[in-house]
Amino acid sequence: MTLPLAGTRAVVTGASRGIGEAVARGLAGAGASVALVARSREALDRVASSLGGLGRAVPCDLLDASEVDRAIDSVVTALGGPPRILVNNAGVFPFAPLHVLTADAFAAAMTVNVVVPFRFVRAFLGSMIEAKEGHVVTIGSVADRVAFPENGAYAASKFGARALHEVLRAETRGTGVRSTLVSPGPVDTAMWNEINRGARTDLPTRSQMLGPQDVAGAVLFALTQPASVNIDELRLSRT
Ligand code: NJP
Repeated sequence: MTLPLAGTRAVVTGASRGIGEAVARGLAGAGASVALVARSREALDRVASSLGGLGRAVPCDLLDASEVDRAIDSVVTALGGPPRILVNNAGVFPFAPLHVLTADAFAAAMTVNVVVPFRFVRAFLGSMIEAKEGHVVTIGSVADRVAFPENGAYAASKFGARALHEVLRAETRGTGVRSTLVSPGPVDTAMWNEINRGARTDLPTRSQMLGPQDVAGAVLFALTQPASVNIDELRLSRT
């Protein structure tokens, strides 16, 4: 039986752990070759080497613009051509009230969560349009539509990432290139490790969260639809 994404070149940012790792595993399981982008070289090598020869580690600090440029070139080299699937997943979640949040943390969230996705889209969209095929998946959030306290940087960046997805969808309609926003509620990943819950009693416990594989399942669902079907947006929350 032919796997649904056999022979397809894919890149996943933030693939060293969590949702990105689960998406990379799903892509390789569907037959795609996958370039894995994140900072932690060791974790990337571990994930890449477990993908049955389909994984390629591309270490990069996405906060460094020159490293991003180099990583974009390395992705093409590692895959043997430009990716036809781009999963913009890397993200940071600075959690603080506005009067405590630092300007540096705000700027870093805007860079990783919205500027870097734009840079990857900009790098690879042209060749997708030329080939009349390709799929850009944006990992959004419940916070790309809903404002929560202590989410100033996160919401600003995720609302922006959703806007970027919507413009991408508008610009590529009819070209053969597809785009999907996958927006989960809380997911049990390392993203919550540093969160100071303080007096907040409204935050979910780990057992009340989705798992990374749940989000990966939604991404794979969108990616494996017939070429004539675009899943514009999927919103996931715990049952
Ligand atoms: O987070 P985590 P998730 N340069 O922290 C990478 C969204 N989401 O899997 O560099 C390069 O386990 C980091 O790699 P490393 C969320 O907004 C989540 O939960 O090695 N890479 C790691 O691979 C995000 O868009 C929840 O540290 C950088 C990855 O990003 C996506 O899901 C809820 C980097 C982060 O892995 C994946 O998050 C929701 C940099 N400078 C949306 N900085 C949730 N977990 O509750 C970070 O609604 N990375």
